[in-house]
Amino acid sequence: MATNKTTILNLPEEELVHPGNRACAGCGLSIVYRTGLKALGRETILVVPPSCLTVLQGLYPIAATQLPCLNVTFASTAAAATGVLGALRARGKTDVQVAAWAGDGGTSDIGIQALSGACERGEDFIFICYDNEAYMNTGVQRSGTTPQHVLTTTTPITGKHQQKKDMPAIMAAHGIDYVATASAAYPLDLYDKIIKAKTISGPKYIHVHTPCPAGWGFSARYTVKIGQLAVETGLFDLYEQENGNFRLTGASQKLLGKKRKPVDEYFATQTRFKGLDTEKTRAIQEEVDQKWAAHEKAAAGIC
Ligand SMILES: Cc1ncc(C[n+]2csc(CCOP(=O)(O)OP(=O)(O)O)c2C)c(N)n1
Ligand code: SF4
Ligand SMILES: [Mg+2]
Repeated sequence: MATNKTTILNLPEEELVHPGNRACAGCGLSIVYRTGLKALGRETILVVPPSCLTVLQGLYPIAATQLPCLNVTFASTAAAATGVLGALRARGKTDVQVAAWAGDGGTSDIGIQALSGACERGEDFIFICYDNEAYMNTGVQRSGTTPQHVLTTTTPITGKHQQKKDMPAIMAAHGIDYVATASAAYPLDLYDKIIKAKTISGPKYIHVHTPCPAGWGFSARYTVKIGQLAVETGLFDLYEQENGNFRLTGASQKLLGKKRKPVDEYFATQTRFKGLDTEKTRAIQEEVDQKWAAHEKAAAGIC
C-alpha cells in the first residue's frame, strides 16, 4: 500500500521542471509534472506525445525540463517507450526508468492500442495519463474521458452524450501489477504512488485527474479547490490496485463512513457543466451513491 509518508517538508528540493514555462496560469498539469518528476528522479527518460505537456516543456534548447525527453507521434507513445527500453537493455543499463506521460486523448483514444500492446507484453515502464478530460492543446475537443454532459467545442449544445471511459479499469483488465489514480489536488499522494511504481517491475499505470482552468471554465486560482471537490464529492476516487487488490487511498479513504459533498457543488464551479439540469444531476448523484455503497461494502469485507 502507498505509504503516504511524504510531506511537503521531505519532498526533494531539486526542481526538474523550470518555472516560467508555457503552461497557462493555474494549470493542474504544472503541479502534477513538477511533483511527478521529483518522484521519478534524474535517472529517467521521458516519452511524451503531442499535448499541452509538449507545449509546457518547449523545445530544445529552451526546454523547461531537465530530463531527457523523446517527443513522439500521438499513437506511438507506449511503442516508443518500448523502443527506449530495448535500447537501454542493449547497452546493459538497468538503472534508468522509462516514463511515458500522455494526455487523456493520447492515452484513452489515440494511444490506446500501443499502450495495450506494451502492457500485454509486460514492458517494464511507467505510463502516466494526466486527465484534463479533453483535447486541450488543440482547443478543447471532447475525448473518451470527457465526462457525460460536459460542453466542449465538439459536443452538441446539450453536452457530451457518452459516458467517461474508465481508463484505469481498462488498464486493470490487462492484469498488470500496479494501477493507481491520483489528483493534481493531492500531489503528495501522487508522489508516493510514483515512488511505489518505481519499485515494481513490468507495466505500471497511473491516471491523474488534472483540472484545467482554460478548458473547464474556472478562475486559475481554484485549480486545487476544484480537484479536491472532485474527490470530496466522490466523483473521482483516489485508489490503487496492486496485484489485483483494490484499496482507496488518501482523501478518498478518509471519506469511508462519512458524508460526501453533493455532486452539484463540483458542477457549479465550472462553465463546462452549464448544460446539466436537475434531472441529470440527480442521476449522476445516484450513480456516485451506488459506487460508494459498493466501496463501503468492500471496505467492510462484504462483497
Ligand atoms: C495523429 C495526430 N492527430 C492530431 C494531432 C493534433 N493534436 C496535437 S495535441 C492534440 C490534443 C491532445 O490532447 P490530450 O492528449 O488530451 O492532451 P492535452 O492537449 O489535453 O494536454 C491534438 C489533437 C496530432 N499531433 N497528431
Ligand atoms: S489548456 Fe489546460 S492543461 Fe493545457 S496548459 Fe492550459 S491549463 Fe494546462
Ligand atoms: Mg487532455
